[in-house]
Amino acid sequence: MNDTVSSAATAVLVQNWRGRHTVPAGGLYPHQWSWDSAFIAIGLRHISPRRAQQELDSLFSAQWDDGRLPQIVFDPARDDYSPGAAFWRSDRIPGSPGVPTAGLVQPPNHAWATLLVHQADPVESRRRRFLERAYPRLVAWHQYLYTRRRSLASGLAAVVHPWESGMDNSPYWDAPLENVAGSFGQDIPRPDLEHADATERPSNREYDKYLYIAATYRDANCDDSDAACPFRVEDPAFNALWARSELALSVIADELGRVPVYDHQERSKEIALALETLWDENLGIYVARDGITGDTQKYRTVSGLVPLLLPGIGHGDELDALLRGPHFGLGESRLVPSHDLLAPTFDASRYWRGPSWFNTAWLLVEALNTRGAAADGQALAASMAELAGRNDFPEYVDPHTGEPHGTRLFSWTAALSLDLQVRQIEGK
Ligand code: 2M8
Repeated sequence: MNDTVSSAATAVLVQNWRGRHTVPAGGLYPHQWSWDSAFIAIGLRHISPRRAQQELDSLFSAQWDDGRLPQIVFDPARDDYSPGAAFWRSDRIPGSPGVPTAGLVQPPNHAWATLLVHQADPVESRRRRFLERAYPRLVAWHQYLYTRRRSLASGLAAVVHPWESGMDNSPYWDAPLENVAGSFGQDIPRPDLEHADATERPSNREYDKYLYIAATYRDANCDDSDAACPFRVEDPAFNALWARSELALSVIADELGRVPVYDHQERSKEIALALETLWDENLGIYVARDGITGDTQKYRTVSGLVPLLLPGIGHGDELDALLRGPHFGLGESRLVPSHDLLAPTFDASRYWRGPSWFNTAWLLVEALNTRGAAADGQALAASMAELAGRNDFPEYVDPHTGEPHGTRLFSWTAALSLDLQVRQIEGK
C-alpha cells in the first residue's frame, strides 16, 4: 500500500467514525457490529490508539449480564437496517444492557484485538486503565461461550444463527436451515438491497429463515435453551477465533500481573483439541457440524481454513497445502475465496458463497506468518492493499477477476489493509 492508499484508508475510518464507534459502512450497516469493531480497532490503533480503545469500550459497555457481547449495538437515530432495534426490543429482555442491541453474538475476536490495541501504545493504555476494564469483560464473554454455548459432547461452542458466524450465507448453513421447520411468514424488509445488488446478497428464502430463527430466539428471551434455538451449528472459524483469543487473554492477564481467572492457555488447547472433531479426512479441511442432527456439513469454506491460525493445530500441513492448491488458489486467485473455487455451490459474486473478503485474508496472513511463511503472508497483504485501494475499499471481491462487490468504503477493508501496511513498514 502506498501513502495515497494509506491516507485513503484513514479517510474511510474517519468518515465512518460516529463519536464512540465506527460503522461498518454508512449506508448498508449504520450501527456498531461486534466482530467488525474488533477488526476496525486493529486498524484504528495506528491512527489513534485512544480511538481504538473507545471502539472496544463502546462495545463492552453494551455487554449483557450473562456476558454476551451483542452482534449489533443500535444507533437509536437510525431505523434503516433490518432487523433493527424495533425488532429486537432488547429493553424487554431480562439481563440486556441499557442500550438497544441485538440478542445474538458474533465471532470472539475481541480479546485478540484488545491485546493488539494495547500493544500499539502501552503507556497510554496503562494510563487509561484499558486492560483493567477490558479483562473482566472479556473473561465474562468467554465464560458465556463456555457455559451457555459449548456442547458437552464436542467441547465446541455453537452459533444459534448464521449471522453469528459472520459468514451469513455460507453453504454450511444450507441443510441446517432446511431443517428449520418454521417460517417468518410476513413481509421481509430488505433495506440492504438499496445498497447492494440482490445477486450479491442472501436470498429472500434465506432471509425468511433468518428472521424466523431470530424471532424465536428473541421471544424466548435469548436464553440459549434447545427450544429457543432451532438452529445450532459448530463452526470452525468461530471456535478457532475463540481459541486464539484465549491465548491473547493469557497475555493480557500477564500484562496486568494478575492470576488469571482460569487457565487461558489450557482453555485454548481444549478448544483446539475439540476442533479436531471437525476435521474431514476426505475434504482435507475442518467443516461445520449441525449440533441438532449431528451431521457434518461437507463443504470447503474459508471458515475451515481459519484454524491454521492456531499454533500446533492438528492438520496444519494439510490445510496449508489446501490453501495453496486449486480449491483456494493462494497466489493465483484474488485474496482467498470464501468457498471452494471448484465446488458446484461456488458463486463468485454472492456474499459468503465465493467472493474473497479482506478480514479472512488478514486472518490467513496471520496464519502464514505464524507458520513461518512470511513471504507468502506479505504477498497476500500486498494483494489486499492493491485491491482495496483500487476499488474504494469494497466489502468483497470476485476471486477470479478482483471485481469489487457489495458496499464500498467498508471499514474493516480499510482498517485491516492499513494494519498490514503499517506493520510491514515497521517490520512487525
Ligand atoms: C454481514 O452481516 C449482517 C448481519 O450481521 C448483514 O448481512 O446484514 C456479515 O458480512 C457480517 O460478517 C458483518 O459483521 C456485517 C457487518 O459488516 O455484515
